[in-house]
Amino acid sequence: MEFCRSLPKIELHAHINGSISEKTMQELLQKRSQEGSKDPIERWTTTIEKGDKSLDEIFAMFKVIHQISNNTDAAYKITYDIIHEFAEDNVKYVELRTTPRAVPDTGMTKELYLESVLKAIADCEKEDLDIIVKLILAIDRRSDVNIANETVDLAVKYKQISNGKVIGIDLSGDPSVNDARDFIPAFKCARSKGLKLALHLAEVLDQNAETESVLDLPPDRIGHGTFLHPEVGGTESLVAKVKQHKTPLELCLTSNVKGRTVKAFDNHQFKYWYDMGHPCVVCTDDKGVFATSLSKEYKLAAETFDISQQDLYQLSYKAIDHIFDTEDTKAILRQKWCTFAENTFKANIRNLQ
Ligand code: 6MZ
Repeated sequence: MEFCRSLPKIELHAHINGSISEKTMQELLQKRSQEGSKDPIERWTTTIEKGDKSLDEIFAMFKVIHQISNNTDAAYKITYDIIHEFAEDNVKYVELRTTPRAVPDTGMTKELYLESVLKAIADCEKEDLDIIVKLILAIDRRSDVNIANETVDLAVKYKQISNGKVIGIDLSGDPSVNDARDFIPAFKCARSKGLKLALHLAEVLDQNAETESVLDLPPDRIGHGTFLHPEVGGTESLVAKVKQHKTPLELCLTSNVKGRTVKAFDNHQFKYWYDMGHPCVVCTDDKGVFATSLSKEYKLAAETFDISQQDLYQLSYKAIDHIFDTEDTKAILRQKWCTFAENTFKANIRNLQ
């Protein structure tokens, strides 16, 4: 664990409202009760410390979390705290993702929500945190095409206003709802406007036709991809498309096991793709909901798949190739990793790069 904590890391799949730490949650709940909220929420309804839950139960948890984060102050605090927590965990670059949300009761519009999130990012940037933060806007599968187009417009607008902090579009939300193919025109429009695409695909079984079409885009990265390969109900054709485009996979071990889409850690699709040398990025998904951290995910990967410290370093180093930010940022990050490797492994450095 000590090594995993000290390892510089890249986080590419972190939903803001799923990443709220226990401490932040407690503070938000306390504030709510002080303000006289009549529907007290217990902290355990927002996190799975032990055991597991169905995806249905997990998506019900997000509804509870959204009640707590229903105003701009909360959005600012959550984002600010998450960035500090990732920085403390030695994450040097993070792409947070979030669904623009309006709550008329509190006066929060989608624009005000995004401005609070971006202000938290900008304020953290002024501090000496040693972490680069970018933002991806999420399209919830529950929404319709108009909302998806609106999200793309917001991403384009805030990409400009924030000087490139907003860099991409995500598709997420309850994977059993609606059809991702409906959003393909919105994804194409986003791409034409210079936004990258990080799409949840094959997170549940029996979505081969949908996945097949979306893979033709192709996306810039895939979230989960749990059911792509034939051994678990996917197809050779899906695997071939992912391999052909070398589309990186964002893999979240604890999330998939606690969310019951994968039976046990050693059944995780990480093994299938990692063993064939396909680009894999270890991520947290929802570090608050799943009570994890990126260091814990690296430790889990190392223990489950017997990965040495040097290979773990390689895994984290190669994640730099798959960030959505510029080549300049990649060069800055690679330099940091090289310094870590020089200090940690001393000998055989050349073999590692
Ligand atoms: C799909 C997920 C997810 O956007 O309000 N989200 N979507 N699969 C998952 N695996 C468990 N985990 C989180 O963050 C919360 C939202 O992220 C998506 C869901 O739409 C959830 O409501 P934001 O910041």
